Amino acid sequence: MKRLLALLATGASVVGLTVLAGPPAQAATGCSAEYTITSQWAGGFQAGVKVTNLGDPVSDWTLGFTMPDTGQKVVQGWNATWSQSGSAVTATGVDWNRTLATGASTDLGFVGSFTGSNPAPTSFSLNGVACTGSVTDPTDPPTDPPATGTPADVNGQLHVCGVHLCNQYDRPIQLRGMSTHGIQWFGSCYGDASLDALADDWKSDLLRVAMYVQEDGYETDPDGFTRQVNRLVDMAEARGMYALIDFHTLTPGDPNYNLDRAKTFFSSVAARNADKKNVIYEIANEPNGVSWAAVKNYAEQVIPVIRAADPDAVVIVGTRGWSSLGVSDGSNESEVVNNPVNAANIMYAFHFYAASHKDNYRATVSRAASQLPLFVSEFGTVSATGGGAVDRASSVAWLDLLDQLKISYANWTFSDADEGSAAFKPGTCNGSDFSSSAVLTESGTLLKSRISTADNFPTS
Ligand code: IDC
Repeated sequence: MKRLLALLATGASVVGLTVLAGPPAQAATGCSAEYTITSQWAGGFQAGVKVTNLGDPVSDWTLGFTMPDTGQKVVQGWNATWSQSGSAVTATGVDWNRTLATGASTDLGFVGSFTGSNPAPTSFSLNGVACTGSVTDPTDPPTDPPATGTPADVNGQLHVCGVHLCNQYDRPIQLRGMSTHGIQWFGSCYGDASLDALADDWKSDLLRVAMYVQEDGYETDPDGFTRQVNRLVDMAEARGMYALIDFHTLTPGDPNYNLDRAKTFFSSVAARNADKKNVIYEIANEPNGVSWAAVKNYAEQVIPVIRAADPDAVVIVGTRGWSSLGVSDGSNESEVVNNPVNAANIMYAFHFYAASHKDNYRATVSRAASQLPLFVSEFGTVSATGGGAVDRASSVAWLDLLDQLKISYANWTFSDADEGSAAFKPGTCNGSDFSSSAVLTESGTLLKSRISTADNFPTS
């Protein structure tokens, strides 16, 4: 600890460092605040603050702290209402975390900018009381008792609450999982053994079912592909995973080209799966070469078809520029913020490929996340071609950001395609081993290590 504090004092950039505010090992007095820089880049950084109430229960709280360097600014925060005046920063609890029992914690975070050095903030206080308490172990589990049961059992029917995906207890959750490759090509990757591995070894919360419409997909055999999707929904359900039904439009990029097919497909799968709690609908994978107005028009025709059959399911709407919120077409999230889809209980898709889409895309997500419910229904660790090398640094920066913002994600792909984005080595799906480390690619190894960590879904 001494060495770390010395580094801080010199203003060195330290990433992944956790500092306990206040003298360590003091008697608990009122609160503790644990500050962690989770990633840092030129002029910017992302930080988390874990606040633990060590005093009497509070039903409303404001956290205060001081930025030591004049250039340090909070740009965008989450899980609290943030403001800054000079060097003084405040974060006030929001609906779902404003009550903190004795011993309870809440995790806040923000993206910040800095000009000189980026030392850890000082003088943390909770409702004006200095946070001089120390938590005994910064890796203490959250105060909710660990939930038992599968992700779908614990969380039940999902809904959108504010900008978050919420569970049956009306608490924000993040689902972490994998996307199939095109089911017209990789059917052998989705049998009992591979899905057991996904649920049991990967502890995946989610299986995205990528049903291409073109490229020998749905349009060639609507009934057959509908049956395949329903079979995978059932297999996910049997293993306690959510199933994301992806109408994988890609080429042509205007989803209206497939409007009639979408209505036929979704009226069928929504009626068939209406009573299930594990189904989420994604109505257009990646609109491209088309305006947001055209995508919105498509969404406003398809969503009522789903609602008529399955009124309570969450629906994900693709966005312009290959679901980049318009960024890949030179636009940004404001086109959606200013002209949202006229429907409730929906989220917007954001897709990225870590080797191609970096800081400006991350900045967009950081900004947009406080205004729009976002779901990363597809992303890759490699380039946007689906191939090339894993960009580990960018992938980790993305995953840290999504974790902090509680944005759900599905990784492309749970398959043995001969391309860098695939999780399994070529040939794996012809065999029966989906569990050993020998069958994983670099991308698969990274994703398995991220997805299989404990979820800690809130249960009250
Ligand atoms: C890619 C597959 C590749 C296939 C190609 C065309 O990895 O094997 O030949 O599609 O069907 C997306 C798309 C997704 C792409 C992926 C990688 O949603 O279908 O898969 N990608 O290019 N958007 C950005 C990247």
